[in-house]
Amino acid sequence: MTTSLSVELAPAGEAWKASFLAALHHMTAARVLEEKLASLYRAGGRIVGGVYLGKGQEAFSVALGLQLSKGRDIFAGLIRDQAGKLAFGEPMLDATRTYLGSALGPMRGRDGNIHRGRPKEGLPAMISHLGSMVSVVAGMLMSRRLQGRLGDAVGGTAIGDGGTSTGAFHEGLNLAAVEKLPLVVAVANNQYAYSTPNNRQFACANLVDRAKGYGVEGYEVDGKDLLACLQVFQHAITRARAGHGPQMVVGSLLRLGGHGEHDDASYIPDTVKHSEHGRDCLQLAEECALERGWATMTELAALRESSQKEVDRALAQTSREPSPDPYKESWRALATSALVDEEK
Ligand SMILES: Cc1ncc(C[n+]2csc(CCOP(=O)(O)OP(=O)(O)O)c2C)c(N)n1
Repeated sequence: MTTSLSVELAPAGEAWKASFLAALHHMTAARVLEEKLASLYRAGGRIVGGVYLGKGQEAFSVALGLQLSKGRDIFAGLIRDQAGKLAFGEPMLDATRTYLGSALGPMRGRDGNIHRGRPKEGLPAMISHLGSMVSVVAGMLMSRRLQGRLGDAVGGTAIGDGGTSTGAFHEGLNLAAVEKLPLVVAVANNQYAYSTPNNRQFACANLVDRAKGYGVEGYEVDGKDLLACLQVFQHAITRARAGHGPQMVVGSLLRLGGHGEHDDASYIPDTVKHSEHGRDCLQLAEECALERGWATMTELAALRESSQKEVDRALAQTSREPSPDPYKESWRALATSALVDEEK
């Protein structure tokens, strides 16, 4: 169920079918891709650095990424936003090339797997310091405004429950609110900031209550319910585009795994894992598609199979590509435009 501070959303009807199925496609592709990356990591040798999954958060992530448009808007995902990135239009090869260290990847094979980006296309490279991306997107929107080329663009970014406790989050959101920037902040409340539970992370009754303190419009949604997520983000994006300033959407869900693949999440009690929060959003989306007659079992199986093929193709291509030459000091990805241009 969706509850919100400022709007009651109507039940989603047939009009949502196309978006729902497109979202389901990206959720499935992200899940299959990430499962494969996790198994390569466990096998050892091929993936250097951590592997971070968005399992359980795909519905929330995809709903924002899908409804922003590449070329006009900005989508700044975090480590659990593989689904949203694919939906926004990041090629799957960007992920496989970065994880497998291909020199042809957007970060030239020099990245720790998740800090990739295509800033010119509205996909800023992720910064690991929690909260920073709020400031980055606010800054991008401000700079476009000052240059007179903001138009009706919206900047979307993601953050976790833990990230909302940082100074960067406060400063970024406060500035965005004062400047009435068209920013949509997706707060994935997966109940834990690494191993820190919500009751040790914030003292307000609901995380969304923080929105009021910043003077931004806030919404709460079941982050496992794809239709509800699509609806609430559509509403928030429309409000931001129409000049109502920053929007904060808090999705409740559970990370279905560890912080990264190195973490077994043993600190999450079984009672929480088996609670309503712990239900798998992908499975719920498939059940919803079947119930509404939007897909058959055969079509869902075909979707999994085509995602598997897409992942296999991306990995096969990446595995034939060169690694960066460690003897060549070409340490640059998006560092400066001069260096990037020099490589062309
Ligand atoms: C400013 C800052 N402090 C600490 C860290 C170390 N750190 C990395 S992830 C993490 C927990 C993040 O929790 P949350 O924001 O809830 O996101 P989740 O991992 O649960 O998706 C921490 C403390 C960091 N990256 N940045």
